[in-house]
Amino acid sequence: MINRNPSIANIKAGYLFPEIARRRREFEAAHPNGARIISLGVGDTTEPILPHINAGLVNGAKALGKAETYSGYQDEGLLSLRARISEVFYKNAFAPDEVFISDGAKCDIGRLQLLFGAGVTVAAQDPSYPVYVDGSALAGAAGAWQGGGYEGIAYLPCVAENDYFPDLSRIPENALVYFCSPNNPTGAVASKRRLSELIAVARKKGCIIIFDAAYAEFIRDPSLPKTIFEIEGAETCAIEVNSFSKPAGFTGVRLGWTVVPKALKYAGGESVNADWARVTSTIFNGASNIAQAGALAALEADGLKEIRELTDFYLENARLIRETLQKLGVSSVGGDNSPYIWAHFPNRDSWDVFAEILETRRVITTPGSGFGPAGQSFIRFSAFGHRADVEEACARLSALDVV
Ligand code: PL4
Repeated sequence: MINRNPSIANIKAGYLFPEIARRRREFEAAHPNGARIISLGVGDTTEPILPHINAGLVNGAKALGKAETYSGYQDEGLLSLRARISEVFYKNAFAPDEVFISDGAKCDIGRLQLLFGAGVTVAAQDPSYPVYVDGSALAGAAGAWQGGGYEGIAYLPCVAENDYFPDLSRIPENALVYFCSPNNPTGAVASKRRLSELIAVARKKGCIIIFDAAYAEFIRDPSLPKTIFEIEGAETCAIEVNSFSKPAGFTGVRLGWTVVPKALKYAGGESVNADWARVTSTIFNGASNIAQAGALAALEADGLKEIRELTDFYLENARLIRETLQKLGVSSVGGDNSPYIWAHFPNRDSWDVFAEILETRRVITTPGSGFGPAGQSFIRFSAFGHRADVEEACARLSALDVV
């Protein structure tokens, strides 16, 4: 028989979010008559897609039903959408063929590693979205799971002591660096000065940064950068992934984009952009045309207003959660320019706190240790939820016995 890909044996036994779902099911089965469980766990949108954007999706579907507007494969995406993304988010700094439409940020985070192969050294913020390190392990770019983290990955701790921004001297030479701002899970947003330092280090050490800006539309402080390309020189050392999932409610619609600047070159001078076009055209057949019609509507003036309205809604949820934690005396960060609140339970195991909140408050959260070793003793609260549920969860959490 054919052998199993050895990289699969390397990855952590269970992916974080299905593991949380499994523990929830187990708890529900053991407590069938208890109060309803409320989730502040997975970062999944809950509110309906707003009317202008929704009409874009509906019109996209209708267009497929008429001979004169029918469309088939769009490969790297509708040119009009690629151009509009460049205009709205990057002040037209990129040509449409530097913007690649995807079926979501996560999917491209996984595919991008094909550009660098199994031999690349990976560095990632710790804690971070688990896909960066699990995906690296799958791609063969990490060794075995060691309990707290993967062998061979340079973890860059982001903790209270460094204001959730890593010590850049820990970045290895010629590394692929995953960086997320606003950060999942800490909610921290890197300032322009700090991102400038990151770019300077990446250029000096020959690194490429994969910058995940999936939560950029939650930034309210105008001094904070919404894209790595606000930083001079980033186009020579960074790729940016982004998504309509959270700002437009497209987690189930599936649409994102990746910017691969033409100025970005490998050590040998080859074009990363040309390779990405080759990779995506080979193993990806483009995002849904209906989703792209929705995205075009989202980027019209009325759609952008709806994005603001929807992100404001979730930020108000975040404020309620932050306020509750503050009254409880639990120290937390995030939630002001991001939909995640990162709460500290000193000297406690994250999974124990998760279980305690589930058992005593019937609220699902996400254990911080699931995001990396530096997440131990933290709990992530997600602000994605119906308002009534978030209010109810806050009322329940107010009676939490914090030890
Ligand atoms: C659960 C930093 C959530 N099943 O929807 P996409 O693919 O455009 O974007 C996914 C994504 C990309 N980048 C960051 C993210 O935080 C996310 C989504 N993360 C979370 O709770 O951390 C949803 C997780 C989903 C998943 O595995 O992505």
